[in-house]
Amino acid sequence: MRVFESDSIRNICIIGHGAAGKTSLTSAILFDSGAVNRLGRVEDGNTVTDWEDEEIERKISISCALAHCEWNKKKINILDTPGYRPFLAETRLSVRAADAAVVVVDAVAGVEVQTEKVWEFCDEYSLPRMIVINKADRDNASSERTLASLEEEFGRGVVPLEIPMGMEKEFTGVISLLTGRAYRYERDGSGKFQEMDVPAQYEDELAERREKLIEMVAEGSDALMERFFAEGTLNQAEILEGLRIGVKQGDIRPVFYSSATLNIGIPQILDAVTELFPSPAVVGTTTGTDPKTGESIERKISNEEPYAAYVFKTIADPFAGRISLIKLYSGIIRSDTVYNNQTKEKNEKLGPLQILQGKTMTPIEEVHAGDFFAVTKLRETTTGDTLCDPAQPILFSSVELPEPSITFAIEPKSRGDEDKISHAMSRIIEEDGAIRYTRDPQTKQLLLAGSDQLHVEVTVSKLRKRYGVEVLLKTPRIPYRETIRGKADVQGRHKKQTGGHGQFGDCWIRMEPLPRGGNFEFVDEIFGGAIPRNFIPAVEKGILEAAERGYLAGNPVVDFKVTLYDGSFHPVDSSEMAFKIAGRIAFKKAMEMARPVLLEPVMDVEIYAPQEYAGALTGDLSSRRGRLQGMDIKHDVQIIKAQVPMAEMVTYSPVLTSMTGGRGSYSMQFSHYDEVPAQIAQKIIEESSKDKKEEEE
Ligand SMILES: Nc1nc2c(ncn2[C@@H]2O[C@H](COP(=O)(O)OP(=O)(O)OP(=O)(O)O)[C@@H](O)[C@H]2O)c(=O)[nH]1
Ligand SMILES: [Mg+2]
Repeated sequence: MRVFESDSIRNICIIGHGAAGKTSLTSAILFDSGAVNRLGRVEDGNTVTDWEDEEIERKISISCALAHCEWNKKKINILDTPGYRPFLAETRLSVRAADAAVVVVDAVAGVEVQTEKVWEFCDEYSLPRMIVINKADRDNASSERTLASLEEEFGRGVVPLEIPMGMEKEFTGVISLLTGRAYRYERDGSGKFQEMDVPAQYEDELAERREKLIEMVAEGSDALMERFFAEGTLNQAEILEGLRIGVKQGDIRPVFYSSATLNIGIPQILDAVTELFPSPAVVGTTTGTDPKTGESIERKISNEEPYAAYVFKTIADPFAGRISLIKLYSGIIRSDTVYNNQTKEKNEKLGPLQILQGKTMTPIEEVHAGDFFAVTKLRETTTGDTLCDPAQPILFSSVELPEPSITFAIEPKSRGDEDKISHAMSRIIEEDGAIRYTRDPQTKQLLLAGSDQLHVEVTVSKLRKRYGVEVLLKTPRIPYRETIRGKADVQGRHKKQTGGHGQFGDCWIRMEPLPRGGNFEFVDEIFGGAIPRNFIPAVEKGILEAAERGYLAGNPVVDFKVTLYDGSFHPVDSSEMAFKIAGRIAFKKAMEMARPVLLEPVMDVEIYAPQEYAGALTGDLSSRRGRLQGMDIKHDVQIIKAQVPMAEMVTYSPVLTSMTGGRGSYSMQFSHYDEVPAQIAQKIIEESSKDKKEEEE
């Protein structure tokens, strides 16, 4: 494997809405550049970058994959990313690691919801971008419509550098505004093309567009502007220079056309990637923080600097073990050498360095600044860590992943598999930081949370296939809570005379509600030793323990205040235990009087579906006690925002699927606790006392 220098590397991520053709485009790139010798197809499950079982089975990308090829003597590192919403955390990780992005847009659908989302990710890191209008061969593909949607969404920087020759069934190639030449392709997937003069019917359009392009490019720098005014035009080298500047600054987003599956238009895109996108050397520097002072520091992307690398992704391979994907910002890293993990403050021996082509690893002796590599079996290092020279430490910022929005309970199919599950889950979470695995302290259930039902299902599938544990997905028990609406003033008295030593504790408490989220407050107003000081915490403890067990239906009681203001004691018979019991008795009596109520979790829900379902969906939401918060339409997708009790959402997924023919999706997040309406509360309380009886029997 050759070692590349930072001026002959391009690090790109391929991003876009689900099914825009990112994996197919990657596949065509690898084939046309000679990195692989067949054109892999998503349908056939043989692409380089959709290599995981789950991806092959579902024919979608689930995690980001790293591949590479050589073009114009440059090494292009390619991150193929998922486009479906549940897996966008992976896309974020890739955008963080790349130096530039190829944004793939479907020529029929134009800009879609996730196109916008990934565009925002790029904004966060100021990534240079180009746009590929893919699927130009599809029925109803339209260059004008797609361009219009791109311009509307992303502004006037959207500049086509090509004219497509025909669209839909007629799409046979592209005319380049840069070279002024036409490239006509075979439609057999071979990628063979003929370079030719521009057909007469395109000449006027080409001249007009090229002129506009030159004007726009001239705006890139004062020097170019002067040349343009002096000469009335720019030469080829100047146009390229202006484009490079514009692309790097984000003023220009060049647009290209392709059919990934027919393998049309790819070489022109690769030329643009190597000619217009900045190499790591051109990017020049990266920023991190000094771990000692917290101050921001710049590091030059150069072999001469001390080594500093960032782990942007981890793959949990059941056979190869942990595979860490790393970007080297500065210095040189060699196989089998010990490096310092600054994040964990530990040393790590890296073992053999690898170059990844999807799942295939090829060893390489050393890697130079600006390049990507992988290593296996690191013990301490996980995603987001920085490796660097301890003499010149730097910490790179990692990516904050969104909190999960959907939670399921899981139950092992065979008893005793719990340990196996938690071992497997910790592996899975290493590679997918957007998954959470916990045990609910209140309901005792094992909870698996992710961004979406599909995300959770994929995880369950990984558990089965990779680690051989079968679990059942269940709707989680609702973590109800209890509180009070009124006040109470009561005595809790515990007195027991048993043979010798008796037990005596006596307290007077006032109980009153706190605002939602106020949890618990204990005020001690004992003066003059009505209760000895050392027994007061016991009263509080007794109350808290009883509150934890609940009063109405076995749920923790929250948001109340207790004031302990009087009591009495016995010099011999009083003890901590006796006062704890007195506290418990006082709590129960107070609850009886203070109008207890049930609280339920209410979720912020966002539903996405084609517009025609809006009426049916809002109707359904109100039957679920939902409160509509807002409606929005984006790229023909209806977005409905509502607050709905969690209990009403546990059965939502299959209902949404059947109501929208599988075209709807949703996400939700905990919002707050709210009172359960009396009738419904009654049922929950009855159920719970039934459960309790059964348990006792
Ligand atoms: N007609 C046509 N179909 C295409 C083209 N590119 C991709 N497809 C098809 O579109 C579907 C999705 O393609 P993928 O390459 O998996 O799309 P993706 O953007 O990687 O999808 P995700 O990674 O899951 O978001 C597959 O059925 C492809 O065969 C194209 O240029 N023309
Ligand atoms: Mg894909």
